[in-house]
Amino acid sequence: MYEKSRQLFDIARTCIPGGVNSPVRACGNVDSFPLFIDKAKGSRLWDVDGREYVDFVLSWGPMILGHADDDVERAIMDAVRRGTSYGAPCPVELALAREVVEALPGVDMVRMVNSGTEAAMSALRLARAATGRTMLVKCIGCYHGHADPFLAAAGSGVATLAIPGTPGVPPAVVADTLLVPYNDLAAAEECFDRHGEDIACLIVEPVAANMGLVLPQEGYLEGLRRLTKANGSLLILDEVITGFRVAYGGAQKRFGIDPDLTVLGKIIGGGLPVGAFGGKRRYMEMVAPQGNMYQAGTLSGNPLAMSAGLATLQALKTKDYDALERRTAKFANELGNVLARKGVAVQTPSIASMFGIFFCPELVHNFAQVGLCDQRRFTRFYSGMRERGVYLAPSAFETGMVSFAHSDEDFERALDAAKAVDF
Ligand code: KE4
Repeated sequence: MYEKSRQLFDIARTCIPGGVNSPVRACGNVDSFPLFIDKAKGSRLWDVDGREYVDFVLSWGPMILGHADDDVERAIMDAVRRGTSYGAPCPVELALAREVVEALPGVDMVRMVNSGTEAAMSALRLARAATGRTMLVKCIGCYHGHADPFLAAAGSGVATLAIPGTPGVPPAVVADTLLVPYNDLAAAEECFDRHGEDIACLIVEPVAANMGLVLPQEGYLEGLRRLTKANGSLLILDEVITGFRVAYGGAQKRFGIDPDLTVLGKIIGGGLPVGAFGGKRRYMEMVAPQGNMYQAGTLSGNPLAMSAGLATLQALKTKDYDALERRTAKFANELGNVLARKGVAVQTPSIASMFGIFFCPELVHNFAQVGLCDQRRFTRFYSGMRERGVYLAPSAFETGMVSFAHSDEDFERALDAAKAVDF
């Protein structure tokens, strides 16, 4: 089993660090190795050994329509015949920008970039330019990409690999990064009491999805909004995952939070490399060349990625998000029941088309509590599910994703696999 993947991985490790182009894919933390994927369509993946899987990773979020969606594919093919990048404005980047601005209540203007990391680092620079302050507040376990200032107590791959500290990042850089537990408003208040006048911004995942799936507790996001406003700091919502997933208008629409800046990625690229940062006009007008806060990118707004993103959003406008939320919740609850019937302490929270799997007796609300979950059990569960054709994120610090292409048969296959797995 997995022979070709093993062979390719052995070769990959000779010329790519860890054999992968992004650490969390390596599967080392779940005592395994990555599958090399041959193709994908809808809710399914096929590895290079010809084995088929129900995919609950969806490229870590972008593929909310399902893989190789016909409309998105057509848009890409039409675009590619007209050239892939001009280094000049083109109509489709304007069309995508207008779609984003229309969808997100907190976004008056938006700048396209090429990844969520680039978007978050640019939003931070803008917050610092707008306030003249340097300090950043982030939540322990939240992940905002790999730019230096965010690599303090980060989630996702940093947590997965238990990377101590932030090798290669000068202490002076993270000295301006203040850390507070997620869902702990008192800790945030104390942080602002001590540093408020020096804090440029607080950045937060409105739904934490890089420490497993941790939902915001009642009043938490509203409290952060009040706190940042009271201190003249900007609130940045990192909607790289939640944008166009927890609602078409993102978490800011779903929870009624009015951020100063918003960070986007994943879904708005439809599977091609796109990130974006946007927000209130008074701040975005500071971005070069309109203002003098410099930010740039050779491939930003390229017609191919913009076409994939626009086709994705146009398709999403026609989709029933409530129905997908109900289907995801039903699946998550049934998965939890199947596992609990095995006498296992497990929590399977969900929101919109996202679900979490925590092997612990109580629902978790922050990163410290996630650390108390049974990671060894997760490792055995992950491998058993993969052997039975169910492709989960290879980390307890990630989140399960469901697409509009997932069928009842997909959910049944996953539940049958969970019933059969010994872990
Ligand atoms: P990218 O630079 O990977 O496009 O986006 C960084 C980022 C920013 N903000 C949030 C909330 C994110 O979740 C991410 C990236 N997500 C991870 C997985 N949860 C990407 C997977 C990977 O690193 O390979």
